[in-house]
Amino acid sequence: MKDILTVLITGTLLLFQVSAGAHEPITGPTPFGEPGKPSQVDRVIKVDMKSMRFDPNRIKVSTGETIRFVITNSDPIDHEFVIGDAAFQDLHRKEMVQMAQMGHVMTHVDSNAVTVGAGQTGKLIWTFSREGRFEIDCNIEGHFEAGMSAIVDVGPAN
Ligand SMILES: [Cu+2]
Repeated sequence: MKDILTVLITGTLLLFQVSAGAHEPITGPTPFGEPGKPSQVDRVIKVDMKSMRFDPNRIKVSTGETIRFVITNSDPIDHEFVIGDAAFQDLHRKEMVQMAQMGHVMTHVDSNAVTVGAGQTGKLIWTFSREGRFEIDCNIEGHFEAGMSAIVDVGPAN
């Protein structure tokens, strides 16, 4: 069991380093799903970013569902919308803090992450190919801590 965990964590670490370091998008399966194709969208879910919150902040999908998220940022500041498991989000938050301390503003056009500017609308298509509880977080420094986190429960396939 411990070995499986190590492999999973190491895999996530590598995935993160590749995606953050080289700015290469995630193109294949991850522990929390995979990039979705427009032709496979099953459902559209609208998410509002407002007052440092995601609305809704609880989303239920079925394993295998491909969701097109339409994300509106109603706040006067930028936010990001990042799909991941807890380990991925934690690593990403640390990276964001490091980048901010170096004076960099990190923006995303990755397959599992999009930065949405103040008053803007973004979109992202993701296939939830694995059952489990995942998170949508905004990892801009201080935002997650202020409550910018939503839970995605991926239940059994329909
Ligand atoms: Cu935010």
